[in-house]
Amino acid sequence: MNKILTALLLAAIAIPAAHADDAPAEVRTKAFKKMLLTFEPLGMVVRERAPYNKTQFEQQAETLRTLAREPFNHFPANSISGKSRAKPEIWSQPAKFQANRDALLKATDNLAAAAKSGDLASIKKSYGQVAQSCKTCHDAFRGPEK
Ligand code: ASC
Repeated sequence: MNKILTALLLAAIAIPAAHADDAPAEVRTKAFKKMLLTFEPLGMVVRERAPYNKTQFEQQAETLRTLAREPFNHFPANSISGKSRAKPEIWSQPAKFQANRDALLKATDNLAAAAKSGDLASIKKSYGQVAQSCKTCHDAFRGPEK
């Protein structure tokens, strides 16, 4: 099996297994950070600070699509603890929170599709939609650093 496939498989397996016993706030924070580590290199390409390599960009966009789904499995009721910046509105406005999540997931789908097409204008547009969906949700549902 090639290295990239192996890495993708390991990443997929590692998410649920590694932190199964941690508090949900910690698990989702780690999952968001992991997602950001994939999002940032895409941003470098979009801002033309790193070279565009279609195959690599496509793989990273696909990884982002997968990673973006993970944190939302870890928002059980009232799971605010420690350094969690989650606001109570996540649970008091569940429909709005879910709409924000769905917007992110759709935007990552669009970005993966654009990456497949190799059309840089669509890539930039859907990258912007992902970034905007991060911000919209943070503005509504993420409190200040603790
Ligand atoms: C990032 C990051 C976010 C989003 C958001 C985009 O790189 O950490 O929260 O992008 O700022 O507007």
